[in-house]
Amino acid sequence: MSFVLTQLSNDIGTIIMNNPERLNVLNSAMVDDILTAFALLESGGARVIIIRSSAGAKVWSAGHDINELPIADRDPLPYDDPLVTILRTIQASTLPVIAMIEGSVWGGACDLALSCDILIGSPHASLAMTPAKISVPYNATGILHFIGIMGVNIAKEMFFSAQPLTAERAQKLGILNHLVPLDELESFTLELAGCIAINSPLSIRVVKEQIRLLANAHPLSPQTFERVQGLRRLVYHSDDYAEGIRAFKEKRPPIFNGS
Ligand code: LCV
Repeated sequence: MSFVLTQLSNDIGTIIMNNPERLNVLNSAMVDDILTAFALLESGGARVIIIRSSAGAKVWSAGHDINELPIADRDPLPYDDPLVTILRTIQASTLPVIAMIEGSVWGGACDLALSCDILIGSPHASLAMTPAKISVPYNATGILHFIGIMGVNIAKEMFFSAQPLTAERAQKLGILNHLVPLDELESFTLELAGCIAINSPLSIRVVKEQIRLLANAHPLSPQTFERVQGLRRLVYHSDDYAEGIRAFKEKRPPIFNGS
């Protein structure tokens, strides 16, 4: 049974995350299904892809499946992690991808939404970046991704507070491209997708890759990268990291001691 529904109509592909019981957590099964849907739509002639939750979802996605995080002493977000893989796939896709957001977005699912090229939300949408809630050391590409989209100050507030950013504030900050009433969200998104689908796919493919290459052109010395990775090891080798995951599973507030 697939955790996503896939549709293709008028050159517009839609991937509906359809595991509301588990709040569309991005576990390996969900990610596999999204990747399969992506490949199907790309080969099926889609000109643009919309990623969304099922209608009425209170949670667009609860992010990485915390049950799939390593308990300790292993990088929780390695290059081949399912969530990290889907982020790269969306960013490198030759097709423009639209995140249609109804409901709250948590943790790595924020990175998933921000990996899309255009974000359209309804007033109840929100974005919360939660590594500090469970003492996870986010990875360098992800952090650069947030800085590039929202700037250092907003990225710091999101990572430090783990508090949801409202749709209204996200739109004012340019994180959401459009904020539309819930009853217009689907029609508005399809209309914009339709405008894209009739334009030159080659030109769009090239400009998407140009923007990706230029936006990611951060010369990072080996020393800087090693320093970043060393800082991350401090966290995922820490008692706090194990405590963050244990507390979530035991449904209690974590008690962090900073080591
Ligand atoms: C597994 C879950 C999850 C979940 N995993 O419903 O960005 S990073 O670095 O942090 C990265 C590692 C990452 O993405 O980590 C995950 C970040 N996600 C979060 O911190 C969101 C955690 N979830 C919540 O805060 C709440 O579940 C929300 C506010 C999303 C929904 O609250 P609500 O009261 O509506 P419950 O909390 O009761 O959740 C329903 C079921 O889904 C599970 C949760 O454990 C519960 O399971 P049971 O029914 O077995 O009790 N669940 C929710 N999120 N990310 N499982």
